[in-house]
Parts: sequence; structure tokens; C-alpha cells
Amino acid sequence: MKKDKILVTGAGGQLGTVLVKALQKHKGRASVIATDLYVKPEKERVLLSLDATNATAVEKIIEEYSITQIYHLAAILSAKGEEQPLQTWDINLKSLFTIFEAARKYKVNKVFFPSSIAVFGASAPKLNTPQDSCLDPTTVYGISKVAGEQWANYYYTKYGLDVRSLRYPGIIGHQSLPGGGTTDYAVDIYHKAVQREPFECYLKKDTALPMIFMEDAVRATLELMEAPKNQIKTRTSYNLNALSFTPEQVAKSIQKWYPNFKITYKEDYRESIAQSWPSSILDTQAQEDWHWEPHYRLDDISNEMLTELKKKYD
Ligand code: AKB
Repeated sequence: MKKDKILVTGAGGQLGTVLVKALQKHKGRASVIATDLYVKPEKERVLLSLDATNATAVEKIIEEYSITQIYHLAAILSAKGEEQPLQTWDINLKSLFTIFEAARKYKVNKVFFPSSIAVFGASAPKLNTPQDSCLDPTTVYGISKVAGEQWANYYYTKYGLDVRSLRYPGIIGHQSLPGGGTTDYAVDIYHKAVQREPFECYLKKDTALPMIFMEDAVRATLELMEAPKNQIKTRTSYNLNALSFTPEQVAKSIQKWYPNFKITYKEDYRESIAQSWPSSILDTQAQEDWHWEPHYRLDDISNEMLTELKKKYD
């Protein structure tokens, strides 16, 4: 069988940074072509510059490296997206079409497209939101993800393109910084704690959101992509559950290691985005179809985050 050659877009982002390393470990360093729009010179990792909205550039890379799989992570997230709605729509959808079209044209075997809990809105149940709830998002990011899910299903049904997708909760990791998301506070709070600084939270203390630890998020992605094709029954995007918590709960967890840690609350526009999202989600289909199971609970995450970030700041 031909060896996989994997293209990753948005490889310099929060998830991309860690996913690329995991892919390199599983598939071999030379098998992963990591790309991003802006490339900082780095010793350790080779990141190629690629504008994922540029069809010619994308096709050139697919051809040049004989790409067999694509992880298309490049996108503008929820909070940043609200600052420039039209540009966000344009970038998120244009890059998606470029990738799907190029994948179809060059007969790429599999494509991964990240969706989000941001696809849900007011009409979905707030607690234990099921897979097939009504999708009426309030953010342009959420709208772009709903459209992306439908296009994923379209490319699968019409062209047989094997697109697979997860609705990620907020991702918490120490390896990289998130940017432009509503759930970013759950990473920033740990950075403040290890620097022994107080944290001002832009969400209310009791606003619960679904979250996932980076290791679980990366494992879920790889497990979904490795699952046999006939097990993938959801061709829009799978709900992915790990845990849910409020800012107050994460602060209390941090105080088990840093008893003097202080949190204050000053809500901004991100609170209303968070209010429009589920507090918790159900992922029965992911469990049934490809046996998804999260490993990290809140105190496990706090332990890992605080230990690893302390090494970075010390
Ligand atoms: C965001 O907050 O925009 C993202 C997401 C939940 O998709 N982290």
C-alpha cells in the first residue's frame, strides 16, 4: 500500500502545532507537510507558507508532494470572527472549497475538517445537546462551520470524497496558545496561575462550556481518521464530548495547587457567544461508531497544565 503523505493547513495554530507532532510520530517526519499562512523561522519544525484560499498554491503542493490525506485546520475562530464577519466567512469558506475541490480533483484519500460546538444556537437543548439538534448559530464562525459540515456531506455523497469531521469543544493545552476563540480563557487562566498573577475572566463565573484536553482532542482526531470507512456513519460532523466546567470550577481546581490564586469576572461580548452554545454535549454516535472515550477530567487537566507550564515559566 502507498505510504500516506499528509498536508496540514493551519499547522501553526493551537491544535495544528500539537497534531503535526503526533502525525509525525505516527506516520514519520517526512510524511507530514505542515503549512500555515504566516511562517516564523523555526529550528525544530519545518513549516511551509501556504494560503489555503489560493487554489493554485494548494494544488501545487498536493501535486508536488503526492498528498494522500489533508487536515484542513486553517480558520478564523468565534470571537475574532465577530470583529470581521464578512472576511471570516470569506476565509473560512473559500479555504474549505479550495481544499475540497483540490482533494476531489487529485483523488486525495481522506480529508479532515474541524467543526465546533459553535454550530449550535438557541434552538438546541443547552444540556446534553444531542448530535442531531437544530443548528442555528449566532456567530459567523458557527454559520461557517454549519455550512462546512453540509459541504463535507455533499462532497462525500456526490463525489465519494472521504471527509471526516469533529465538533470540537474548547481545547485546553500547554504546548500552544489559542487565538480568537471564546473558550480561550480556559488556557489563559493556567498561564496566569503559574505566573502567580490574578486572572480577569470575560465570562460569568457560572457559564459552563464543553471542553477537552489537547491529548484527548489529538487522539480523537487520529482515531476518527484511522477508523475503517464503513464505521463512519456521520458525514456532517461528530459531536465530541470530554467534560464541561465553569470558570469558577476551573479556578477552584487550580486552587488545589495554587491556594492563593485569584479570579475576578468582567464579562464582555464573548459571554453572549458562550451563552448561545451548549453547556454540555452528548456524543453517543462517536462512542458507537468509532468507540470514542475521553481520558482527562478537570483535575487531571489542571495537574498537567500547571506542571508543564511551570517548567516553561521557571
Ligand atoms: C472557539 O472558542 O471559537 C473555539 C471553538 C469552541 O470552536 N475554541
